[in-house]
Amino acid sequence: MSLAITKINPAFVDVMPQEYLDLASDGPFAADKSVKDLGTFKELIEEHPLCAGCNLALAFRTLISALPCPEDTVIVGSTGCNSLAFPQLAIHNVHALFGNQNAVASGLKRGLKLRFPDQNKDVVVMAGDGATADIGFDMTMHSWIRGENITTVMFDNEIYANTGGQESGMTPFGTVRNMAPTGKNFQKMNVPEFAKQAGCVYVAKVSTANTAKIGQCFRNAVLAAREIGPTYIQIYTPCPTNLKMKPAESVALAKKRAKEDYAFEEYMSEEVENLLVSSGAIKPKVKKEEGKK
Ligand SMILES: Cc1ncc(C[n+]2csc(CCOP(=O)(O)OP(=O)(O)O)c2C)c(N)n1
Ligand SMILES: [Mg+2]
Repeated sequence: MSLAITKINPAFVDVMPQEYLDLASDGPFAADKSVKDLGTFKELIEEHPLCAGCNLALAFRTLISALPCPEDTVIVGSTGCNSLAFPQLAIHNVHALFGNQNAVASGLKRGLKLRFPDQNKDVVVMAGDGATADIGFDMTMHSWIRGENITTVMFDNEIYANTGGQESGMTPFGTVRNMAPTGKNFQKMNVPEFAKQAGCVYVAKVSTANTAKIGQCFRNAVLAAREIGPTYIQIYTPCPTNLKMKPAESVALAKKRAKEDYAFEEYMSEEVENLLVSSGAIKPKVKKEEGKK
């Protein structure tokens, strides 16, 4: 992969917008920036129309800053709160119909493999819980079962936030929402487990309580999808607006849930572990027996 395509032709430097000049001189197109550097460089997304304190926006910003090769990535979004941020994003992105995102991403990835056989082109789906686990669930599952080389990220705010607060498959049992006043009658869907069963080679459950972790897992997921098979990241992103909370309270909620039912979980196949260790992305895991010696 090369940053050559982002370099500005010297003859055009004087007519390029300042925004692009900054990306190329002090942004992700200039050097490998990461989550820990946030706030010190020109970002690929710097403004968005999401609510104050939106945890989805925080996760989105974190993910974008952690992309291993933004210049060679296409992000596929879906209808929902996240889709409002996409027009502000300075890399290739596609807005799929609500629920269609994994089908669109599958076709796109296959097309890119044919068109650019010697280059890596990463395709990443980013969508809400309703889009991923409810209305698009068949598209999500079948892209995994087919073994598509794409990463799927779910922003799990446990609600249809954009349409005023209906319950989703990801809403926990018994929860009352603005438009689900009697409390949910069914259990929260265990999508990480479905993902493993359907053939995802890397699966992580994270939350906005730990943004550095989101960045690490996401990079692992994109690299594993590129080389091996489908990968899935599920991020808890509580919505202060629908939960009628102050922004700071929603971050506190993310931290509380991270200690309870939204603790960090990560699964990777042996093949992925070998890939990530050999590429230096993770350290080799010390097996229990070896550790005791
Ligand atoms: C085919 C289709 N069905 C329903 C809708 C209406 N709709 C728009 S956003 C949305 C909810 C999105 O929920 P989620 O995917 O969880 O994203 P969030 O808004 O919570 O980020 C719905 C039902 C639509 N736009 N298209
Ligand atoms: Mg949602």
